[in-house]
Formats: sequence, C-alpha cells, structure tokens
Amino acid sequence: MDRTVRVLGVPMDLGADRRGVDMGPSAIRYGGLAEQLDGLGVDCTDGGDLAVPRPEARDPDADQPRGGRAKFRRETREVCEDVRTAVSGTIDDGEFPLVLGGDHSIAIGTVAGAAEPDESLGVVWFDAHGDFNTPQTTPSGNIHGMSLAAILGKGSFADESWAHTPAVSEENVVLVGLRNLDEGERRLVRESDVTAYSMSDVDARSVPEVVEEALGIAADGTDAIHVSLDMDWLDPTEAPGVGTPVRGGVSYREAHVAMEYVAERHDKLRTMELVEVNPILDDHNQTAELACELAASAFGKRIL
Ligand code: 4U7
Ligand code: MN
Ligand code: MN
Ligand code: MN
Repeated sequence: MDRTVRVLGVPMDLGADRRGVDMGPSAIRYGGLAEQLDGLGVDCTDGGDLAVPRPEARDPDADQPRGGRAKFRRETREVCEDVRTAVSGTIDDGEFPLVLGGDHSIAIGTVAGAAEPDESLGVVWFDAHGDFNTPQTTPSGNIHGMSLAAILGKGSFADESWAHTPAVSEENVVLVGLRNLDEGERRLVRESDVTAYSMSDVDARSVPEVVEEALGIAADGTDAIHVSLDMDWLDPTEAPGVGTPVRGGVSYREAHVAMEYVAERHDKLRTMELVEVNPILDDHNQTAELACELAASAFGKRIL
C-alpha cells in the first residue's frame, strides 16, 4: 500500500438492536490497528470519530418511509451524509479511507463517498447476512440489515438519493459467505443481478477460489472497488464480538487468505470498512484484534 491510510471512526449504533457496536472504533484502535499498519510500513493517520447522536435522545419512528419501517432513518441519513463527506474528502486528499464501524448502516455513506461522479464502483460484501432488506421487507426495522439494498436503490430507497448510489451496478456487486437471509430479502437477492455466494458455495469450492472470482466480478469494467467486511462473516468461535452472530462462518485462516486476495487488487481498491465489532459481546477484545490483523492482510502483510 503506497497511499497513506486515513482511519475514520463511525461510532454508529442506530442501525442495530444490540447496543455496544458504537464502541467498535475504540476497540479496533485499542486492538492495535495503527501498530499493525506501521509494522507493514504503511503510513497511517487517524481522522478521529464522526459525531453520532445517541439513540436514547431520539425517536426511532420520527421519520418513516411510507409502507415500511427504517428505524432512525433521519439520523442515519445525517450520519451517512457526514461519512460520505469524510470519505470523499480523504480520497480528494490522496489518502485511503479505512472506515471503522459501528453498525453496517454506515456502508451507505462509505459507498456514497467512494463513488465519484461519472464512474462505476464494484463492491464485495463479506457477511453472514445479505443486508438486502428494504423498509418494506425488513423483519426488524434495523437499517444495518438494509444497507446493501439501500445502496442499490431497492424498495422505497429508490427515491432516497442519500442512500441510492447509481455508480454501483448490481452486476459488479458480490456477496460472499451468506448463511442467514430473511424470506423477503432472499427473494430480492435472487431477483437481482448481484452475485451471491452462500457458505454452501464456499464449502463446495474454496475461499480462495470464491474470493478471487468475487473480486474479479467487482473489478470487471469498473473504475474502483469497495470492500465491506462485516465481522460476523467469520465463524462466531473466531469473532464472538458481533451483534448478530451466525454459526458456520469462515475460519481464521480463510479470512486471512481472503484479505490477502484483496491486497492483490490494491491498485483498484479505493475504500474498505470494518464493521459490526461489538466489544460488549466480545471475549477480551479478540474480535477487534482480529479485525486489525485482517486489515493488515488486506494491506499487504505476508507470512513469508
Ligand atoms: B448485519 C436481519 F432479521 N436480517 O434485517 C435484519 F435477521 O449488518 C439481520 O449483516 C441483519 O449484521 C444483520 O434485521 C445486519 C435479521
Ligand atoms: Mn452486515
Ligand atoms: Mn452481518
Ligand atoms: Mn441503481
């Protein structure tokens, strides 16, 4: 990585039910992110944390889309607009934005900031979940389960310009590691043009094969790619500190290999985010430390 990495923390927990994910940026920094990157010879600056309103001070249902539910929609929009500004400003300054969540709703802002006008952006989404609910299909009302659908303008997100990023086309979006989809989002994923690899696909093939193919699809004909790493992608034995763990995820080594493949694409990689670390549910900050290690692999750390 020849660019300076700028860390941007987003202590966001408005998009998820389990409190604690707002402490993710602190836990990841405490877990040694800067040290890991320094050890690689990667220059790293810290852009601090963005301001996020506390849910206790707000009404989740104050501003709802017609025919659906998206809790804290107004606040999520405000935070994502700030994330967008911070990310695009970092890119304009010639630095690489590494965004730390916070819950996965922040991806709406990261992707909006990564996408330059008149360009196309591919996305690889490492997650146990599809994050493909709309305000119309969601069983929870939580926006972290809708962020990819929002980026693609699904359901009532079609009319929400803060959420929908037209620079991302479905043909260049890849989900990797799925093992938990709600009925409505499952239908939406199947009807869409995104490529989705379930854990069964990963089992039948292999992480290197699937991830290499995924990165190829995201990079195919696009100007840049964004990598979104939801820590619940990993098996809960490796990453217990997440709000919505699902058994049957990838192993420690498989996650590293995946990030090593990401590093191979670094000329095309524009942004990356590490989300859903919840230190309250974690075991001795293990999940945050793992997130730091995986970032190091994504930025070029090699064993030999
Ligand atoms: B994450 C869920 F219902 N699908 O929509 C929902 F199971 O960012 C979970 O991937 C979403 O962690 C998980 O609330 C969002 C639920
Ligand atoms: Mn997610
Ligand atoms: Mn998830
Ligand atoms: Mn679109």
